[in-house]
Amino acid sequence: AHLEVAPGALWFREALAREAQAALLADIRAVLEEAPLFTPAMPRTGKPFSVRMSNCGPLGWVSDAAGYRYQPFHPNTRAPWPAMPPALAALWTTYAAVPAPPEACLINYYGPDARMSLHQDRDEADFTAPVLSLSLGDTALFRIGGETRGDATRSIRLASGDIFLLSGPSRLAFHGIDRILPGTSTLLAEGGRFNLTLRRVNPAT
Ligand code: MD5
Ligand code: FE
Repeated sequence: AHLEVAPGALWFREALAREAQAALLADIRAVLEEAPLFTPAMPRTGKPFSVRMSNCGPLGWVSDAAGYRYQPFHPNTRAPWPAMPPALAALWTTYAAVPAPPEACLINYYGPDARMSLHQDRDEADFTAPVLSLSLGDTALFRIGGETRGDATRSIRLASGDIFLLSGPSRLAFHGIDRILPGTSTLLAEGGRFNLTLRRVNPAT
């Protein structure tokens, strides 16, 4: 069962039980051994993000003074991104229900003071596929609006184990993370929150 919070924006609360969350977290920890969290920077200004990131799968999203882009290797180690863990790819099959596999999984890590300002995800060449988001760890105050900046927004508390699917008219909705609510989950020993987003980047051929 899910809640449709805006057209095409589907919220699957408590989609994953604690055991499944712990298993995916272990997969993510293994990815991060190979591809450590890096600190992205804003295009032009080079101002660092408060969120740290890594990726797995064939492509990964990166940002630095040169701009936002997808690339097949880690910006610091220059090594190819680790493979997508099968359990993550399986979530795509279940929830996204599109035949082409995800090309990128962006891993965001939010410490207690990290935020993500309102933005659209439009660095992909194909907007027809949905974006699937999985939250692990502390609850986040997520804000989602419409396709135009300035459209009314609504706030949702994304908790550990929640899946959020952005499809159709919501694929280009403005969204962001206003704040993390510290101490709301015991999943991460260090506290904070991981958000995983599974994405297609290129049109399926
Ligand atoms: C997060 N991540 O929780 C947030 C929200 C990002 C990002 O926004 O770009 O890494 S995940 C929900 C989301 C992801 C992609 C698209 C849309 C929402 N959307 O079109 O509304 O770390
Ligand atoms: Fe986004």
